[in-house]
Amino acid sequence: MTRNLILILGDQLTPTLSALRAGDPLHDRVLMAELTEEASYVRHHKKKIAFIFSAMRHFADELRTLGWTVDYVALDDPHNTGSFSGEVARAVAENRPTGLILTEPGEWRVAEMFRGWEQSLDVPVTMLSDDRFICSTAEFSAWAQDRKQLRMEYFYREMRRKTGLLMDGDQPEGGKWNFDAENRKPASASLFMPRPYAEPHDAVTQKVLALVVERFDNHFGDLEPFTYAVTRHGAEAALAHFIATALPHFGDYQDAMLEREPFLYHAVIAQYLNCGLLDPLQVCHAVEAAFREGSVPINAAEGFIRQIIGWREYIRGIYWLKMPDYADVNFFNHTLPLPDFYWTGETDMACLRAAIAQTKQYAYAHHIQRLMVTGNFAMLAGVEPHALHEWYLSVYADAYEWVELPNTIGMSQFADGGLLASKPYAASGAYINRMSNYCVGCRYDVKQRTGANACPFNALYWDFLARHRDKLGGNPRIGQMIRTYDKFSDDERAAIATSAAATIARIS
Ligand code: FAD
Ligand code: DLZ
Ligand code: SF4
Repeated sequence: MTRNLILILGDQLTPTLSALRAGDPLHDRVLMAELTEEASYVRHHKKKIAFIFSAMRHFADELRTLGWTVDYVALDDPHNTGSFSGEVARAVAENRPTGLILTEPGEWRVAEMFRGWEQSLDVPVTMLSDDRFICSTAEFSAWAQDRKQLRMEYFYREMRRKTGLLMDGDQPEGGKWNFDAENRKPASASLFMPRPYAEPHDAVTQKVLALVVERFDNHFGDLEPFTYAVTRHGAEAALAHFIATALPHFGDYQDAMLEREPFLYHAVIAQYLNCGLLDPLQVCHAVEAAFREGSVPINAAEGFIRQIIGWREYIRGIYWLKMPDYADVNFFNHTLPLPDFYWTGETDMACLRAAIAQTKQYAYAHHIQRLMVTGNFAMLAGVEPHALHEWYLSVYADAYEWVELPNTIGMSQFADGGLLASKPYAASGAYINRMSNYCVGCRYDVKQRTGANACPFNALYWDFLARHRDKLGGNPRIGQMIRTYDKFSDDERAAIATSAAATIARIS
């Protein structure tokens, strides 16, 4: 008889997961299932589905070698009901376990499903916390309590003290908590750009790719070339490759964007971290070791570690603190439907075309492309935040709601009115021109503010400030820009409104 049934989700591919630690391979059995509902509740990128399914199949094999009995339900199993609730109900009926062990999921929607099972299945449920994160949800709530503003920088310092990463006694290594002043240089196309780690397909991946062609051909994105690692071993090789080839320049060029260089000096490991193939602390210790050996400068090591123990943990804390209402906030009352070109890439704006084309090709865009190109444009144009959230959740291989939603709704759209960011990340074409080479090949002129040939970001930017002056005028940094707008002539302000309206009409 099965003692406990342990459900493992597609983003819980960690042998030391709390649910597995609580079980016993001799008496308990593991359930994993490829599910139509999970692959289709938003229409995930084909590469993302292939990555998750192949990583799940490899992880099931890894568990079997560790002695576990794993019931693995493939997508094309004729008995597969297609949902977590259906598959758990089927397994409970078949195995009659005395208990169900779960590690809390990364998404509110799935947590709601979990909550109903004890009653509907009449089986005791043990729900364990997901301790793959450095800061528990309870610890984050305690930190957030009574703070008027939840600023990442202060949270990050707590995480540095807690982990001891880059600490010199109780002081930050190098005398500063944050070395960003030395980062954020524009990149030149003549720099040598390393390529992310790439793996050939094995037979398991080959089968999954065929399944994705058969079942998800109408989803967004290119399936091939598929070069992601799909095992822990492969993900660790990808991390080592990043540390050796790209990390030394990570800080310098973190915000740069270049046509035909989708990865620059980024790690391209979020998809491994988020499904459990890499452990965040293990990643940070490896980066710190490279710094201590002298192969990586402090601005790169600190900048990188901040992304993981700072931003990643902070974003997760915000998600669980503010859900479920957070998914529907809309501070600016934006209602424009998501423009079609977000799915097709067919636009004459070179920056958006490049960011969307590489998203389609690789299921990847780096942070500044997400924030300052696709996100910035959507906010300036007035796109409905929830529609944009569903786009980001679908198109990136690393996208899970707990991390994608606050980044989109809070950071990129300011739809929470400033809980997460101190000001909207709104920028005209000048920012994109400074940080990229996109404008050189664009049919628009980044220096013109209005008219048929002017960069559309420019009029949209000033029009956005004018439209939302009541909500933004009190913000010291944005208020200053609104005062600049007020100094424009009446004709100039009318031309801005006309140009912005023309862009919105064109993309609607
Ligand atoms: P690098 O640039 O090399 O950074 C290293 C690591 O730091 C990343 O792998 C990631 O784990 C972490 N990190 C960096 N920034 C953030 C951040 N803001 N939030 C959380 N972790 C961070 N990240 C996701 O993991 N999943 C998402 O669904 C996601 N959606 C986003 C949506 C928008 C609108 C924006 C602006 C950002 C989003 N991010 C998301 C954050 C960030 O863009 C990605 O983590 C990063 O681009 C992944 O690529 P990388 O591994 O090369 O990261
Ligand atoms: C994202 C995803 C996809 C595409 N498919 C599956 C699946 O078939 N089976 C599964 O267990 N998990 C999948 N996932 C991940 C889940 O959606 C994920 O566990 C939730 O988003 C909670 O974070
Ligand atoms: Fe983008 Fe404007 Fe530059 Fe064209 S000119 S690439 S639209 S920022």
